[in-house]
Amino acid sequence: MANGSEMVAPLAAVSGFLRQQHGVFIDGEWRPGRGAERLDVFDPATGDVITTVVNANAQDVDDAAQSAHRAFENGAWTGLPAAERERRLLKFADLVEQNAEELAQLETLNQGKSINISRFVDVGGAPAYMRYIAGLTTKITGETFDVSIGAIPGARFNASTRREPVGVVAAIAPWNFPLMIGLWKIMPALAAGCTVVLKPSEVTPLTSVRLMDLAKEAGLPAGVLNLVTGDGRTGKALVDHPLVSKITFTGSTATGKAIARSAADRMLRTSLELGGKNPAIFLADAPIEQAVQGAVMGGFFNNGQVCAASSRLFVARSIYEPFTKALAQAVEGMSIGPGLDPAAQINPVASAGHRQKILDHVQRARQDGARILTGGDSPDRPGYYVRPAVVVDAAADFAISRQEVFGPLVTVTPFDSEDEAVRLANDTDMGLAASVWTNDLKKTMDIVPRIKAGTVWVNCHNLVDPNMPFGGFKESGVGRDFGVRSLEAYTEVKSVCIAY
Ligand code: TXE
Repeated sequence: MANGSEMVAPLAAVSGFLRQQHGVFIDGEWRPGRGAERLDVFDPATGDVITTVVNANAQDVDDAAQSAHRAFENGAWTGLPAAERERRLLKFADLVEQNAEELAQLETLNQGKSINISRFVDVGGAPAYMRYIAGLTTKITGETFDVSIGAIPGARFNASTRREPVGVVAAIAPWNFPLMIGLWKIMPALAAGCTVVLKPSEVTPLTSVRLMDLAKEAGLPAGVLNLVTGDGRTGKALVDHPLVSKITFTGSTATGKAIARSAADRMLRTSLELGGKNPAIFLADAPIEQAVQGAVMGGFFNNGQVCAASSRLFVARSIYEPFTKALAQAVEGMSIGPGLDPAAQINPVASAGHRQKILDHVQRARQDGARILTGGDSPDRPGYYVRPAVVVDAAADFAISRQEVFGPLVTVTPFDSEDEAVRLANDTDMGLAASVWTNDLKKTMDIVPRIKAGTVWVNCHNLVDPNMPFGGFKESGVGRDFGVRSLEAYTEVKSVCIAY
């Protein structure tokens, strides 16, 4: 344990939740799964099974999609005045806020992350995000147009557009920020008037399960929000279901591509937020202490399991040696412990399989000729821990430089000119995010437009806001979350032309 600090004791509500036999949430009710298969849910800090969930089969998925379709078609949700839908979504946000500690503890127990992150980011940030999106419910607008149609002599025309909800949305979420990213999917869909089937990651289903009761209490009518827990097969059955009109997915690029291929057959609308191999560029004037703090925050926050994590650091040659030395020292000094220990700075990664993937990356990097300055191994203790790693001498074509590791590991590479830094930064198939660290305004304004990424931070990294669009260039995905236009991805535009 880090520094002998006080571990957070789980609330009685959390222990009670873990003892329940959870089902699937369909038509506003909990039901047992149609099949007998259940999935173990683990505590990454110990490797112990803490509960089980349904591994939903194709029949469960069909039930959920039918339920969402019925609720869409019968107007249970779209038929309500927008102000009423907004009121219920705001109540949903209030309920998340009122149950924040329970949700935060569940997130940490299931995901492994620090309770500080669960409290202040995942759950703590959720109500503000939910209220922002809920507020957009009453601001959906179309446009009116002057048209020059001469086909009907004497006729005049009124032409306008309406934005209509796209239909049933399949929302597939990952395991790094389960509640938060789940909400990034379901909130804009609901605000736009869609109905939803949510499938959380099989690794981290628990906060999504808890969310269903809060949604019901908030007044979401039966069928408007459904939940199927399960693995990739459940996800695939959902993506392929004929009643689904739109898929919103966050996860790996490989699965995102598979989903895009299936979606193409039925021209399904997709929003895909995929991985990153994000660069951070430290120019020669970046103060070392601030730069190292930024690199630690960008690369090791949430144990590096962040799609926008700065996993490739490019450092001006003149500061490369002191920067790398200070970074290795800072990383080596990070305390390791369970997420329920508020003082632990590095916590277990989400699953045993993921820990192995990270360890394999380190081994391959070593074989390829990179040097591991610190970390990259597992401490001898139960749980899915990986010591945070700093890697140097990684050539641009090494797997460690090209593939998303998604763990507490960064590569550090020197550069001799800003042009070289930009070239190295862009030398990736991904394009989610990047950062530039300098106080030189002219260089900032020169570099930012040349970086091929959906977000470029300057002197900060990993910061998102409901009002700032977030999403990827290149293989990092399609579409943007956040911002006043975020509901557009959940609507169809209908032109209406009236002759009179
Ligand atoms: O992802 P998957 P995994 C990256 C990260 C990580 C890697 C693998 O590099 O190491 O992905 O993680 C569901 N049809 N990211 O295996 O498989 C699955 O059940 C429909 C980046 O967890 O993409 C889960 O709910 N759904 C990332 C979700 O897809 C399918 C966050 C994600 O799983 C499916 C997480 C299918 N055929 C991992 N197969 C980010 N962008 O933030 C699986 N799923």
